[in-house]
Amino acid sequence: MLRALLWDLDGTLAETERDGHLVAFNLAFAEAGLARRWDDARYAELLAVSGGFERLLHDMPVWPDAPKSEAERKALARSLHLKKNDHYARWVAQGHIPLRAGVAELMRECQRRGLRMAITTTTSRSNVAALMSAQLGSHWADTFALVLCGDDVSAKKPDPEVYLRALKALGIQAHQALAVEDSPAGVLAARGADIAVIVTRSHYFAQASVPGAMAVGPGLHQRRGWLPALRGEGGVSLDDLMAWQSLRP
Ligand code: XBP
Ligand code: MG
Repeated sequence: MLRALLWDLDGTLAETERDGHLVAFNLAFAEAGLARRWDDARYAELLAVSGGFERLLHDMPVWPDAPKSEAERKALARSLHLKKNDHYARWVAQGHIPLRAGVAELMRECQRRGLRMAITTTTSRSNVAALMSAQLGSHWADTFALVLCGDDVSAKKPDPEVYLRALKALGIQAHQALAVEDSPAGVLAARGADIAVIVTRSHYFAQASVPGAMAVGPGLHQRRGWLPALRGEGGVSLDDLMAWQSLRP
């Protein structure tokens, strides 16, 4: 029986990467006087690295103006990451990045039917608060039984830590949860915790291979395009999620 729905954030609750994080990273580079700029294609590659800080550090060896020592690189990555998150928070706080279609409707159905929800994301806590307060209002945290972020784990997705911590904090077992994700790393993390997962395709992972997902579809707002197929009209419902979750091996 399903006892909790675990939401990924970036790409799943909202399309935050291209119009949010990527723009903010480039603003942070400019603000720091660095020549580096990431375009859409490079950012798509870099998303294989979870975590903005880790992504910066991973890319630095190819920057001509990056410091040489590991300690200086970490310090630069930390300062760029803070700058990036400031730009990102300012942008999303103005409401520029909405929740993906169908997300709010499914959240309301979960609330109506008493299903607990959690956010299980790799992004920083400040980014979660900025987006969710803009989209759900100042009491946004009441919607969720639990919010776990990149700040709360020692290893980010695809490591299952965030999901294992969520199960523990919610006091449930893996077969009682369902995760909603958009990325291969997210699917690996959920599966690594033995949690059933469905995938709503996002901009950067539209074609990515996501083995192990119970269902894959274009978004929660439509029944067309899902595999396994859904009949009828309207959005994906909690009954659909329960049916998919019960297919779990
Ligand atoms: C996606 C990520 C994050 C964001 C940037 O997380 O990998 O790193 O790209 O956020 P998820 P930070 O899909 O699990 O929500 O810069 O705060 O890491
Ligand atoms: Mg994601």
